[in-house]
Amino acid sequence: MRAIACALIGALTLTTAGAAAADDMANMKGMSPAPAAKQGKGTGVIKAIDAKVGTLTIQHGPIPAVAWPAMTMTFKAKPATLLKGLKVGQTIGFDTTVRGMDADVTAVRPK
Ligand SMILES: [Cu+2]
Repeated sequence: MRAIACALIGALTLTTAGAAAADDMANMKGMSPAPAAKQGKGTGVIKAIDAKVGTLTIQHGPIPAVAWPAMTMTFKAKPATLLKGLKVGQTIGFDTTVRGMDADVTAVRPK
């Protein structure tokens, strides 16, 4: 009898600990802030344009405001109409909004 009681208590303890851990995870999720949006201005050369998905790939110089070194990367055009009239090989100035791993181009200034 005594062994069974111990097993039951053990099971209850485990269940409670499990529930507490789940609560902690929920709290952590609730508390972790969404990645803050950062804004910067860059200059670069358009390497690719995908009008279907609304993206453009830019080989850009450093953008200190978002702590980026020079690189070539793909941005979402917001709005996608920004892509109108742009050409691969064109040098542009652009505004970008970065949120975590997402980067949007919000303005384009052909040079
Ligand atoms: Cu970049």
